[in-house]
Amino acid sequence: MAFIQISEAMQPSQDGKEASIRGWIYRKRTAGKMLFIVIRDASGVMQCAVKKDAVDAKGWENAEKALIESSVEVTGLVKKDERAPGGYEMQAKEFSVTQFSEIFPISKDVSTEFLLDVRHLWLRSQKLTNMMKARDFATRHFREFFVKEGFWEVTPPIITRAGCEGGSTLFNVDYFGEPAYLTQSGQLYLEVFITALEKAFILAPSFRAEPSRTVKHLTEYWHLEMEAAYYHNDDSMKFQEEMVSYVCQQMAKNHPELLQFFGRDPADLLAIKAPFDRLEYEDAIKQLQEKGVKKEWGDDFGAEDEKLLTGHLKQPIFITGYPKKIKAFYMKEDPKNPEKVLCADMMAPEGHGEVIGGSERIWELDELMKRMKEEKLEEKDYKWYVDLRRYGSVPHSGFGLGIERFMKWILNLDHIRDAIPFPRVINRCYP
Ligand code: NSS
Repeated sequence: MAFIQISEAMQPSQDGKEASIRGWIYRKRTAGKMLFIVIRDASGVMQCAVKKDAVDAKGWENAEKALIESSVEVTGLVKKDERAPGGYEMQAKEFSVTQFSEIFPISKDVSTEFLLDVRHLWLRSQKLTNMMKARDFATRHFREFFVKEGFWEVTPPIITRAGCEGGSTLFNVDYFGEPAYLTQSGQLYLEVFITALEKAFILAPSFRAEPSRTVKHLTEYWHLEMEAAYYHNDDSMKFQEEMVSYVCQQMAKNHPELLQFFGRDPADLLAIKAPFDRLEYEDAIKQLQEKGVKKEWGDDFGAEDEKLLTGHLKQPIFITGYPKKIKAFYMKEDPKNPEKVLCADMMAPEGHGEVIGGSERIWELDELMKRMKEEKLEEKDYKWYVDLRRYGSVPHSGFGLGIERFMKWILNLDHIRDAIPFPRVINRCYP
């Protein structure tokens, strides 16, 4: 008999019919000559009642012997049963074991560090399985939005010579004896792609040798970046708020059960609607000062500041117009104030903080050369990037969104590591 997914076996149309499922033993308890074995597969869990005289001797022996996480196959009659999780139960007729599991090392009271050491086994947990599903749905919805807006998906190199976000967080690569780095952002290459495709986006890993041990920093994260020719910073912000609203709406409408699993009320995300408020950098500094934080013009915001600025909010906000000296070399100067740049960071509500960084780019040759000199960047490493300002340059803008930061917000996770299957942080790159 062909196997069906558990989600399919739990449908009213299956009631009273025979079906075969396969998966892993999730839970098991004995009640006399009955075994209640909950099986999980990618689609859900289902309780199987194995009665001694309803299966053959081998089947009963298998069911008795198989420990949690053994891989098994069960054929039986599907029956509506209010007492079973999900309301349906399978009354087993055949019970076979694909592999008997050894004693599974994960039990109830284990430490967070231990769970990270056995992440390859813990990924089967309902929490991480549901995170991976939610993350996949969210990235599909992001892609839908880009396609709807006429963007091309492109692929940047990961090994590069050009740092994008400053030297301090570059990972070195020994490239056959020549120095190179793991990319911090695909942005500089996206600026190339737009000379061919006008509107382009990337979903690829970025790397930051972040020495910071916080709940929002990974050393390897997935970066969703867009760049568009002729867009000014305001156009880019408008795009960002519409994109984030779209994905929140789609997640709330199409996947409410996944959100609820994480304790996120789908109504919270249904309420996320463009436009988002804009807060000038100076006003953000003022708000922090009023809350007793020692901040001055020119300071950047840390995780604690972002919490103070967004803890009470229900919608994301933009913080705009940062000082030039704390932002990357490629950002365009504000024509109204040469100390500032045309940029905006989107802050997620409820204290989650920055999810997007974006800006208008310097598109004229002289301005770029001047800024690169100020930042002491080696011209030879960026020659190709500078070239773009020699052959038909146009104004353009773009941004980058950290997928894990976004998931942390919408699933209301305490820590960014639970938004990625194998988190890479300062003290861990195993398993
Ligand atoms: O450094 S950013 O603010 N901006 C850039 O990299 C630009 N080059 C993007 C662009 O315009 N194409 O990073 C963008 C986002 C930021 O808002 C976070 O959401 C995320 O990338 N990000 C991170 N996520 C997880 N861990 C770390 N360490 C991290 N750093 C940035």
